[in-house]
Amino acid sequence: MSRADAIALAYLVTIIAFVLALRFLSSPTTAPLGNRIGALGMLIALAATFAQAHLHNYLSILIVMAVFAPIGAYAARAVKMTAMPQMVALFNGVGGGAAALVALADFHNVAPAPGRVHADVGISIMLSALIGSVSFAGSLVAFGKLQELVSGRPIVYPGQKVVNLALMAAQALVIALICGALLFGVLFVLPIGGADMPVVISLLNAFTGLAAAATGFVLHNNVLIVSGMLVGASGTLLTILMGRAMNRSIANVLFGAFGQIVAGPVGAAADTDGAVRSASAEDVAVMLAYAKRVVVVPGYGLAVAQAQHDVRQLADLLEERGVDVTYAIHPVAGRMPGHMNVLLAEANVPYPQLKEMDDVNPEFSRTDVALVIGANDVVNPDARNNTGSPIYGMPILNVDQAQQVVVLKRSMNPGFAGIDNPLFLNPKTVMLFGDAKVSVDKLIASVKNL
Ligand code: TAP
Repeated sequence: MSRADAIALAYLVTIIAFVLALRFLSSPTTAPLGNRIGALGMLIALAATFAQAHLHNYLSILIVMAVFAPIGAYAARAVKMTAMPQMVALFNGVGGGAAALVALADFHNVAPAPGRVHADVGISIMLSALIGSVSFAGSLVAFGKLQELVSGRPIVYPGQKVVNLALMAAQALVIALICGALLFGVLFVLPIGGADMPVVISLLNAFTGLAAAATGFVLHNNVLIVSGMLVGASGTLLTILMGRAMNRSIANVLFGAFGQIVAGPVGAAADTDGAVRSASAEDVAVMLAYAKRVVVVPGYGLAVAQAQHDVRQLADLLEERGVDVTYAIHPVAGRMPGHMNVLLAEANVPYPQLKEMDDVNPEFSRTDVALVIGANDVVNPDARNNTGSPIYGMPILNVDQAQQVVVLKRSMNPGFAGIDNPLFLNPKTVMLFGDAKVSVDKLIASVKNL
């Protein structure tokens, strides 16, 4: 077998590894294996690339890898689960930027002469530079918003939609002006609210995949083409699924400036009497310990408080007393896809106890206590009842149909959508105010004392 054949074979193995990795990543139980297969595929791809006959700059490549690989590894290990979306945004932006830079280098290097390229290669270079630049600039703004370096509120200006649409049209016309792509990346993400950033990052991730695929065409590299397409397709699907879970079109996410207007009528007057009832940990412990069925509803606040291990401990205690405990997982609870699944898996919560929204919703009417821990928007009945609410139409967990609702949060502050929640004023609801971890620890102590 020639060297070229061996490299082609190694790339084929890489492609298969990437496809298998995606397959295994689709379930929390097999996800670690999927990660390992993906990493192995990447290692094989790197080795095959280093074996290329025409590669000369080993030293400079190795120096860059030696400096930045440990930084990447450290960052991935040290990043807090709640900061994961920022991390993904940053890594994705770097990927898009790299694709754009490769395109720039190719523009100077490809035959027949530097700067004079054939049409097919030229189009790939343009696409790669354009999409990569949008993804780079947009991802950095998304990172800035999530890290609160740039305001998370939608930044709007008069005629913003028109400007964005005009910019998009201008991109098609002046495709060669890569600077325009960078500007578009910034202006495209700036008006979008912080809560929508995961959707935007997922879309930009798809862009980066397409940019990488375009680079693959330039370099005649099948691995880049296939893996870029895989990223493009999975990013697009994820974007659509997230939009669907929030009952919002992608156009609404991109151009709707969601969260800009905070005021919204608090609806469903029939379910509320305008009073907030606060309970002690001892009261709540009694409710939980003497219940038959408890459904735990985790949200973003659980991730902030890092209370997952404590919640698991509380659930174990309740189960020892014969209480049936399950977890209701809303598809967009938290700040990134699968956020709650990852958190609870970290605390070794048995996977069969995690129930998806459609499976658990019919069960709330037979539930004694819905224990809402740091969740807000995903349990807001206004999404169901109040046509004037900005989140009207978003499918929610119907916790208000349980016999009793306990909400653990620190204050009456709204969640990420920035809107009030009539669930907190429902006569069935009691609030246990405080940091979720501290409150759950108090509940554990109180249940033990019973
Ligand atoms: P949110 O509606 O954001 O509510 C989280 C609540 O947690 C807040 O009201 C906050 O109230 C409380 N909290 C914060 N820190 C806490 C702590 N240390 N201890 C106890 N409570 C704490 O969360 P959710 O219900 O999970 O909804 C997710 C939101 O993100 C939705 O609007 C969703 O559309 C949006 N979103 C999610 C995704 C994905 S993929 N997950 C993507 C795009 C958008 P206090 O400040 O009073 O404590």
